[in-house]
Amino acid sequence: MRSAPNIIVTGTPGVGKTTHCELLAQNTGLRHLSINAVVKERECHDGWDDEFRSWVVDEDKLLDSIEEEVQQGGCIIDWHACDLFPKSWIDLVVVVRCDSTVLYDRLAARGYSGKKLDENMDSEIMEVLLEEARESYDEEIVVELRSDNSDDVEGNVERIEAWIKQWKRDNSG
Ligand code: DAT
Repeated sequence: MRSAPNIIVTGTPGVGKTTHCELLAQNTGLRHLSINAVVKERECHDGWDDEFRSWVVDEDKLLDSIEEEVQQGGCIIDWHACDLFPKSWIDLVVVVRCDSTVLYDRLAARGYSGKKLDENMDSEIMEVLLEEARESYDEEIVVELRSDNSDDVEGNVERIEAWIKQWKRDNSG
């Protein structure tokens, strides 16, 4: 039994996953597990994709690499996909969403262009991550939260903190 819950924070690149995870980790003491960083630092990939300027993730290696840490509980998993993590590991899935005009500006500011920019915009508009979360996990553990401005981040983090407190009450000895 985990003494603290594991939470996935997912969504299209640029919606604000890292912003949420960092504040949540700071306020709760849960660990921010940036899958981007894990893939790079622990070399859980099959090389670099030049077209998409991103690592080609080796999912088996990634899961092996984080399994022990996640089994202990208290992880905030930050990644733009969610269907690879076993259901039994996960207590809450937060899908961060963002207005498409706002997202376009954030991605352009990050230097995204061409196919990479278009595909991420399509993904947000088509609700790809929300669909993936709903297909991969029980409906009642999937929540969709909006992240257009900084008030949204504070409100969302407060909501997740309240959820964590309740989870701990429900799951204590
Ligand atoms: P992600 O981890 O989903 O790729 P991020 O947290 O790195 O996204 O955020 C991308 C950029 O947008 C970054 O400069 C911070 C900014 N940002 C994210 N969420 C925001 C919000 N709700 N209000 C204002 N800026 C936000």
